Formats: sequence, C-alpha cells, structure tokens
Amino acid sequence: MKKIVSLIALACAASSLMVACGDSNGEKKISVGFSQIGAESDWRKASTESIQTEAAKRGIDLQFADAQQKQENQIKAIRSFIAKGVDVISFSPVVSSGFEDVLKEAKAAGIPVILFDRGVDVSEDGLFKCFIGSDFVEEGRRAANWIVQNVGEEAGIAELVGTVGSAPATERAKGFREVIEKHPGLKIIKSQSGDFTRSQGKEVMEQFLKSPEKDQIKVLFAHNDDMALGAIQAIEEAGKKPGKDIIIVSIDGVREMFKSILAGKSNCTVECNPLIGGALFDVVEKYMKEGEKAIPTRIVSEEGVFDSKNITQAVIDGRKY
Ligand code: GYE
Repeated sequence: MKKIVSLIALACAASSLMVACGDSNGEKKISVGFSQIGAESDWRKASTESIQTEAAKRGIDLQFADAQQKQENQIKAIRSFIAKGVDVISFSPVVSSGFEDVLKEAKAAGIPVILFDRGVDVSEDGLFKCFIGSDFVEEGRRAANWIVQNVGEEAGIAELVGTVGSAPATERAKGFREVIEKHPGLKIIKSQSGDFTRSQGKEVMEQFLKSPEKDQIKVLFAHNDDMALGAIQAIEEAGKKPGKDIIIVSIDGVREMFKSILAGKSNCTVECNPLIGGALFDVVEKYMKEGEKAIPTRIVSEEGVFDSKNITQAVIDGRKY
C-alpha cells in the first residue's frame, strides 16, 4: 500500500500527469469529456485540432473520445464521462435522434452538456445547456442563392447528401429546397447520401453519371466539400469537365476546395467554420466561474460564401484549414 501511495505522489510530481492530480497551484483542473464523431472529412479534422489545441492552451483536462462514426460509441463515451464525474460534457452528435436517454442520465448526474457543431432532437427542454455551431439551414439557402444568381433559372441539379439523419444533412437540404422551390426551372433530379466522405461522394457521383438522367445534370450541390472533391474525380473520369460541364457548389470552405475553385474545377463553397474550440472552452470557463445561468443557449458562427471572385492564392495561404 505504502508503495502505491508513493507511486501516486511520484506521478503527481511529473508534469505530464498533472491532469489527474491538479495544477501546480494545487487547484483542480477543469475536466471536459468530448465525444467527436470521427475523421470523415477535412472539416472534422480541423474541428478536432481546434478542440485539442484550445484545451491544451488553457490547461483544461480534455478527455477526448473518437466515436468512429458510430452513435453507440458516442453514447458509451458519454456514459463513461458521467461515471468519471467530469465538470462538463460536450459532443458533436453523429445523428440527431437517439440521444435523449443518455442526456437524461447526464442531467440527473448534474453535468451540463454543450452541443458542439451539430444539434439533436429531444422532446423536453434542459437536456443540453448550449449549442455552439453554424446555421445549417442558412448554409443551404446560400448555396441555392448562388445557383440562382450564377447559373440562372433552368437547371437539373444532382444532390450529394451528408450523413442521413444528421443535423447538417437535414437542415442544409431544407434551406436549399426553400430557395430552389421558388424557381420551377431548377429541379433536383438526383439525390443520394455520400455520408460526408470523399470516397462515397465519388462512388455516388459515378452512379449519377451512369443513370438515365445523366445528361440533365447541369449542377451538383454537395452537402460538404469532401463529397464534392470525390465527385470532381468521378466527373473527370467520365470524360467531363468539373466546374464547366457540371457546375459545383458545396459547403465547408476547406483549403482543398479553395484550390479546386482557383483551378476552375469547382465553383462555389459556402463557409462553415470548424474553428470553434475556443468558443466552447470560453463557455466552459464561464460556467465554472459563474454557474449555469451565465451560459448562453446558442452561439452561431458568422460565415461567408466563396467563389472565383474572392478566392486568390493569398486567401488560400491565409486559410487555417
Ligand atoms: O460540413 C462535414 C462534416 O457537422 C458541419 O460534418 C459538420 C459537417 C461538415 O463531416 O464536412
């Protein structure tokens, strides 16, 4: 027993293990359990990086779990955060439904939950304290407005949908249709999920380009840049010119997509900001100092629209993700 105690003391003296033992002033570190979806896109990688660097900068004890795209892994991670008694739980829900029970468990344990990037559907209030992220409906509207302004009133549109049942897929589709439906000549003729990944974006586009409607596809709307980047490959392999034979509009604003637009292979990307780790820990620190009442219920990012008119090499060089 003595041996164990002195081992723990030794461990606490080593700075890399301060996390579990408190900081050098003897104060307990703030602990946050975060369940990330996975690494399905460049956007997601930038999101993870933002969370991890911001936590490290502030000396927060971040317990980070990668769910590898599976909701069951997210539920398990949240349960383990509750069991450990972290100060705050945060997560990006892979889909919107099915989190109600585990959120009730967190509430019963008195641990506040902050939704990060994506929302959930719940039937009662108070199951999460704050949402930090983007207005996905508005992003869908922006993509559609760009088409109306730059392509015109007549076009067959193919849509690459994000992860089925996820907030960004549902809401981007909704905002997009809201605008498109006011222009009867703009028609969605193909719509299928590519699960937000480059490889599935490519596969689904290949199928679109073999379908009976292939010659009617004048515009591609992809719910994220990665699927559009996969589709660009499929279009080239089918002997067509992406960005010209098929106009491409997507969402996120990652560096790879900026490069494709500058090279004339794609046309527009609606920005969605993944660098919101700082905003998350601002809220966490405020909560630790001032309590739950100090937490805002919603923090929404401000975002732009990029196309060949405002993308330059200098803009790409200054881009963080
Ligand atoms: O658009 C996509 C990612 O939830 C906003 O998830 C996020 C989306 C983003 O995989 O690239």
